[in-house]
Amino acid sequence: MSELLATYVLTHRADEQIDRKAEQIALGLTVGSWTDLPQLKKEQLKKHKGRVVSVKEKAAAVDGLYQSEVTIAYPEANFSADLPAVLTTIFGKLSLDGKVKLVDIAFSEGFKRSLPGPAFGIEGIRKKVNVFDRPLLMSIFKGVIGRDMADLKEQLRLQALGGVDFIKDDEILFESPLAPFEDRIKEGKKILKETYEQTGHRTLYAVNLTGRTFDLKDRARKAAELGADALLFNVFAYGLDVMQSLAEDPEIPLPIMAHPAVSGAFTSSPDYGFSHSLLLGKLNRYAGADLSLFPSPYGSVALPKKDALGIYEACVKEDAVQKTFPVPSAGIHPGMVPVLIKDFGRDHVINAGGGIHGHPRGAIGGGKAFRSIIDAVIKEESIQEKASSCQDLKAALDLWGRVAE
Ligand code: 1AE
Repeated sequence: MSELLATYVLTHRADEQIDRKAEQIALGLTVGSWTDLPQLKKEQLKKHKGRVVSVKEKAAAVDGLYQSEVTIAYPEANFSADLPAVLTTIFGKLSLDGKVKLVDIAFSEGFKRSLPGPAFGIEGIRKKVNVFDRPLLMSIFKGVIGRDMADLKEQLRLQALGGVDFIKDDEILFESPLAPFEDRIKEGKKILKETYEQTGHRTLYAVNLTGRTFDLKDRARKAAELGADALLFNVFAYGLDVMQSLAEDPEIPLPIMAHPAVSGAFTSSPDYGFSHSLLLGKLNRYAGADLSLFPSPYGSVALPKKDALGIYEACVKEDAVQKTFPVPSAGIHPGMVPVLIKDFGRDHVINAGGGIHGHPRGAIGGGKAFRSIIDAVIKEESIQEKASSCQDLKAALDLWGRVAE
């Protein structure tokens, strides 16, 4: 009988009996009561009963409280093969029942076949941009609300001329008569074709897929028809299963960039919600995110380093599904590149908005500064020497400085 293992951290008083609590969870989320059931009923329900796998008790937390790690096995016979059913079973009512944090889920190999994962993954994305030997570079449209197509086109052009591999919409750019979704795709393609002809470097554009849930598929299919390169998607405003449906649709053959907007409400508490690595790493990956954005440990909106590295690990560790490109983000500037590469290696995407547009020479200078320092770090060259031969890098380091490795 196949089972799914869910691991929780419970925060509790010293005198609470966590063994008992674990049994209550295992029964409460599966067959309900057990000891009071007649023998026949027990036989019938046996294959649906949850099982306590382990209880590791009492590491001291804060304010005289303790934390215990509890793993429960749930029979897969209890739920259908979709994430909403899984999450409702293992963390439905339980998420409302005191200080319980869901930190990991281990799916059986069989169940994983219903979670197809990224359609492109790291390998497929690298092929699309034709870059295999360094972290990718992405820039973000900024200050675009209330701007028209002419403004957006100019911003797109400048970002691309700096040599970035991807440009993504800002996640707060929704449908607007000034810059409609379809126009952004069509006009964007023209601009990026021109910049490619000018520089020989190909830049892809991820358009923000927004609107009502039941309209998303039609909009995404239209985007594909118009030749869009990729979709940005605010997955936690909609739900993981919505992203999975988009990723699985053969008429939407586009990479999906999962934005972390709203996820902090589910992950930030040490006592409640999901672990960062589970939500932004493992579940994003199984639900089909080709790229997962999350706050880096160093920027303006920062995560504790162990959480950022946990997301990274969950995105790239060997598994039945393809790897998701990790994208540590928020407040990234060129002086952070050495530490980003030290911590996240070559297989990640360096993503910056202010760190591109805020460059003293504008977005072109910002892109060039990033490309220059990425090359120096990958080739193990002296950054100081690189900056003396690249004015854009020098200007960036003078402005933002370097983050110590
Ligand atoms: C965590 C997501 C980062 C993001 O979407 C964004 O817009 C960052 O902007 P900057 O780089 O902080 O200006």
